[in-house]
Amino acid sequence: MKITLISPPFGEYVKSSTITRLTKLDEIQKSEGLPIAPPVLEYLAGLTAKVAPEVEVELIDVNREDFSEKVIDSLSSDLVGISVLTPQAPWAYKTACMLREKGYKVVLGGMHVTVLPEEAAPYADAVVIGEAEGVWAQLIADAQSGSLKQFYRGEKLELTGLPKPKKGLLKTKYPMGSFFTARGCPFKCKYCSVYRFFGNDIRHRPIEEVVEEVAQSPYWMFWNVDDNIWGAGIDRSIKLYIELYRELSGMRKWWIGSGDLVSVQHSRGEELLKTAKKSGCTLVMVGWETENVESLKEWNALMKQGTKRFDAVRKIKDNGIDVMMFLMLGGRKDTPDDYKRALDVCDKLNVMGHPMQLTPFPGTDLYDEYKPHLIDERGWEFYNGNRVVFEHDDPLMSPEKREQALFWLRAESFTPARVIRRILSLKLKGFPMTHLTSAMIQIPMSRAFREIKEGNPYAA
Ligand code: B12
Repeated sequence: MKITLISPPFGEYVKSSTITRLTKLDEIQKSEGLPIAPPVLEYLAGLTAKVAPEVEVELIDVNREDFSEKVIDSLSSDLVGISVLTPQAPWAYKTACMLREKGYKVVLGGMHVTVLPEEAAPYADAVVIGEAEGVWAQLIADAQSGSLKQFYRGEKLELTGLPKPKKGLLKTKYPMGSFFTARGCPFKCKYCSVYRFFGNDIRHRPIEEVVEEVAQSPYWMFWNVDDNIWGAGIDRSIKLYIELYRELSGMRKWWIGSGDLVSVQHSRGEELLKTAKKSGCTLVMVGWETENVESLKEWNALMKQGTKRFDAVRKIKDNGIDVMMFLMLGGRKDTPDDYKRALDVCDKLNVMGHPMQLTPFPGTDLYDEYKPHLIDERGWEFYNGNRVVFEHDDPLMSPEKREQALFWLRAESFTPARVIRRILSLKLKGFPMTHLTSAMIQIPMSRAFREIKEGNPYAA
């Protein structure tokens, strides 16, 4: 038996837009693809090797590889699996139809179809709801015997003895590897899909299994794709970092990931940062979200920030770790001033800002709240963090203006002068890897965003 697993493209098919600069960004995102191999592909290949070692697996990252009709015709697979995030859903459904017309069996899985299995079902032979570990063996057996069921419900199992991602199956090279150490999140930020999908309780992978996986991986730079690199508990995180350091110190391996700010304000915060740095952490992406306190309250996002978030960012930098602040803009309580305020706060802290449109993903509390205001003609492909998908009561905050303001902010955040200033502000403690990571991220972003540079619609 042969299974083909597919990660759909980003930034495809936004064709209805009259605003060409947005299509331009989509093109840039698509052509650059990802710095990491889509983690789910190599992971599901590893899971297949564990539960059905006789099955041949092929992986296709459509951001990087040709997936024309000619390729589809030559697949010769008994089952094609597609992983679906919300903005990828239209491509996934369209492709699933095409594959089934050609006689392939198709299974859809991932965050989007877990939330909307009934929407996905007509396009597939089977839909996996939730995590794959508990159902993948049965699904493969059913596919082999020609008795696939419409839905498979994956339980939230313990994360012990998970398979290692299978390397060597993707056709292109990626600069970074990835690993995850836990699932679940204790916070309930309204816009986030994670606590609904993986649960509020955190499940940890055994530390020794994580360390062994990273040690054996051929990569020297990794993305820790945990939702929160230290949100799974301070004591456990410190222990993990110490073990990573012990095992990897001779191997020269480094990593980046997303983390909250409240953990850094814990009484062991300084120790947390020191051990994280020692274990190879060079950059933390933090969800600063906004300077607008009303919005932070609306989104229930205050808890993960703690009371001293400015100090927390400075503390991370003082420990030789760089910071990128994720910013969410354009919410219904946001104002035109918030765009400039977002830039100012990044300048004040001398950190990168990565602004996104606030997006109410299906299955989140924010989706229920914003539902009456959604723009009907904007399908799931618009839910990619670049586009506006809901109306705002303030006429100054029209979809066009909010999109323009976001693109102004992206380009302005990465002017060459800012990039240089930020790299020079990094502490010597982090030299050279923190500086190198920062340059590797900032220079391509600066180049890409310059191409879509816009005027600020809210300039005085
Ligand atoms: C790494 C990551 C990325 C990477 C790589 C994504 C990729 N497709 O490979 C990058 C940076 C590119 C990325 C981009 C985006 N991401 Co992202 N990302 C993540 C992150 C941090 C980890 C995902 C991961 O790889 N986990 C490890 C793998 C092994 O697990 P997994 O993917 O969850 O897969 C398991 C199950 O879901 C299931 N499964 C998944 N697919 C399939 C397929 C089949 C066939 C089967 C059987 C099972 C199955 O089985 C797996 C094992 O149990 C998650 C947060 C999180 N904690 O999940 C957000 C997350 C997935 N991203 C999210 C979002 C929103 C985005 C963006 C839209 C950006 C944005 N606006 O914020 C873009 C998409 C860009 C675009 N234009 O399409 C949301 C998804 C919301 C949604 N409803 O889709 C998440 C959950 C973040 C969040 N807090 O809300 N992302």
